[in-house]
Amino acid sequence: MNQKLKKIIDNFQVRGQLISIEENAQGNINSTYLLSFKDGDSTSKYLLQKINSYVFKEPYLVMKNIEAVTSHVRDKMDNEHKTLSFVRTINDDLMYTHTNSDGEKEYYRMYEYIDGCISYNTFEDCDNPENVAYYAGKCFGLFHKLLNDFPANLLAETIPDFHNTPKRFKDLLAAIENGVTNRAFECSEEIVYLISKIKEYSIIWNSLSRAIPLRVTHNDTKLNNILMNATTSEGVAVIDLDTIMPGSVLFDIGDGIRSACSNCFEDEVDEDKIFLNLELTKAYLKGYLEEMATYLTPSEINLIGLSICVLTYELTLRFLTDYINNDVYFKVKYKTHNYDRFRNQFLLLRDVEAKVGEINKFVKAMYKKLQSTT
Ligand code: GN1
Ligand code: MG
Repeated sequence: MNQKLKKIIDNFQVRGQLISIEENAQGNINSTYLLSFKDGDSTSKYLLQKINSYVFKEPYLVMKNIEAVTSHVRDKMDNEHKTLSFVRTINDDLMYTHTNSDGEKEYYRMYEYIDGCISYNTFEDCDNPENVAYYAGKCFGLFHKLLNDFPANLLAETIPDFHNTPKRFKDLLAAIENGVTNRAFECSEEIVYLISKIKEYSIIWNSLSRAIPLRVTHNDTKLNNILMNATTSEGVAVIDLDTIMPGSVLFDIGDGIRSACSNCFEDEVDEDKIFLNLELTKAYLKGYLEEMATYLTPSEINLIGLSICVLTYELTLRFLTDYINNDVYFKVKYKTHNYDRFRNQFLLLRDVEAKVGEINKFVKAMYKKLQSTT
């Protein structure tokens, strides 16, 4: 057993005897471990996470945001839904700070494990993808609804400019200019295309706090950030709350559909598999709008189709920037991993662009239908 982690775990208020530590390698940012404890005749499970302090410069503010938001939604939830709960340290803190042998600070936190749920990376292994997409949309819709009365400006902006599309674009240009690697040459055709779209895709960011209201948003609505009921696929809990910040619901809708309805892994290289599935997109939007339609403004409704382009565009920029910068942000498993992710999102973007018209038509019809029934 990993002795370093064992010592860290000793600093949390857990009962029983630690029997196993299993690494969960899914996330691109933090390191996550599933812990099992024997407590009398039963086994209790927890999640230990080391917060990536390169990405989250102020981990304590991240924790405070999560604590505020989870307390708010917990009070409103029925028995079918759950939210993340922290296990505090023996000093009653939200996280434990460890100084490693290089004198660097490492930040750890622990969550109660939510058992008996399933999460999906893609729909490949599921029997009824449309049902899962519907409940994924509904789950994030409910999340926004529960937080609709939480003042967004009470939350810290833990990663400034996270969905600032113009800033993400400038970061790409800076990476190309600084030339840490000469990897930009391999991608020149795509870069020319990305440059041609920046004006159009800055609309959401540039309208924020004006036509687009600032709300509490999750900002990382990947499909696998929902824990679902394994039998019905209903959403049980929204997880990975690190990027909860003031933002636009369009960030969450666009990112959610980009992730859930593309139906392949973000590093899939088989070009035939990379496209936006319209049926899944409609199912997702139906679920989302059933919860949120009455709260959205006309400008938000009008920009839903575009938001899928914007969020796919933004991730294309981010993967490419990190590839050119020699992989400093996203964890990579092989040398061209960020390149594969970038190409994947680029191809997805081109496909989403061709489908925006139909998506907007669907949104308008669904919005009208929901308004006439409420
Ligand atoms: C990161 O850690 P993970 O996998 O939930 C990233 C998201 C990206 C996503 C792409 C804090 O999320 O913004 O959309 O990778 N999170 C952060 O897979 O940068
Ligand atoms: Mg995350």
